[in-house]
Amino acid sequence: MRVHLPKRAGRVGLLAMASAGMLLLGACSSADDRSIRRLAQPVGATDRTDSMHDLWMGSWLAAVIIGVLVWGLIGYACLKFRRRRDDEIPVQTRYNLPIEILYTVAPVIVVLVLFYFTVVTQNEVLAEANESGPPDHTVTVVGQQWSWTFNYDEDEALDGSTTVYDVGTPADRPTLVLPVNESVDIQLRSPDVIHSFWVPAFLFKLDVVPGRDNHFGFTPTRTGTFVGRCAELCGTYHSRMLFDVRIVSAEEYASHLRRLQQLGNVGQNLGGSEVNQQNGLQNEVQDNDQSTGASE
Ligand SMILES: [Cu+2]
Repeated sequence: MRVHLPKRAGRVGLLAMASAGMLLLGACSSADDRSIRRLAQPVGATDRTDSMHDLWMGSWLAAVIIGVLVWGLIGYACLKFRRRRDDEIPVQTRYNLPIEILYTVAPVIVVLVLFYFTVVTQNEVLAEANESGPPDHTVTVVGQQWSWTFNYDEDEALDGSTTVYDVGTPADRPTLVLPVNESVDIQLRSPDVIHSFWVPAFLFKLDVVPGRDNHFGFTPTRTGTFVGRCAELCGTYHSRMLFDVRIVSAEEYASHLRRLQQLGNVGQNLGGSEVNQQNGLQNEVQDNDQSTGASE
């Protein structure tokens, strides 16, 4: 027996879909519009983001082509090989070797192609900040339960030998300040558990692992303020492990470092057992004793 959808149900469904579509389109601002054209990826802010964006768009393109192909074949098979009469059984096919080879080989090719482009992009993204020498700036970022410390290591913007730091709390989110168009190397350290340094506008995140010195480099390409967060569930206040990234001119960057120096935030601060003595963290409630890095 064939299944007949009542005509009315079909029309009601179409009408509902059309009005939902209109509502969605009507709610679009130009920012949404740009976001739709980038398939929801934020506009990048470093010299590494273009290659990541290309990989993102390419992966979607591959997915759409394969999706349309598969849906098309399913639709074709449903129509072509459907049962036409109640007393007839359609042709039953089993063990079709060419088809079995095809559906084994095709996905392997798809995976290999995606893998190749992923490796190429990864090499570009993880290349040293400045491939012909040391980076212009090195910032040691410490993720600790539940905020961030930013150490500006012996920066030329000060005197080349003084390290200053800025430290945040869950209630008072810290800001990482970086100069535009100058290369920076980010060193990641954790005194307690695994965190993850994530700035959506950098289209990049990297785990902050205790005992492992992860680092990555880039050059910020446009000024502005961007949000950052911890992307690894790291304890009670994980969701408050927020920070801002401000990309500014070289002069503003230098004056930020001088301000930190005047505040007395001098020396490298790697968190852990020092957390309770840090400027601004003295009154933080440490309700997880292991989190204070007592093993140091
Ligand atoms: Cu965290």
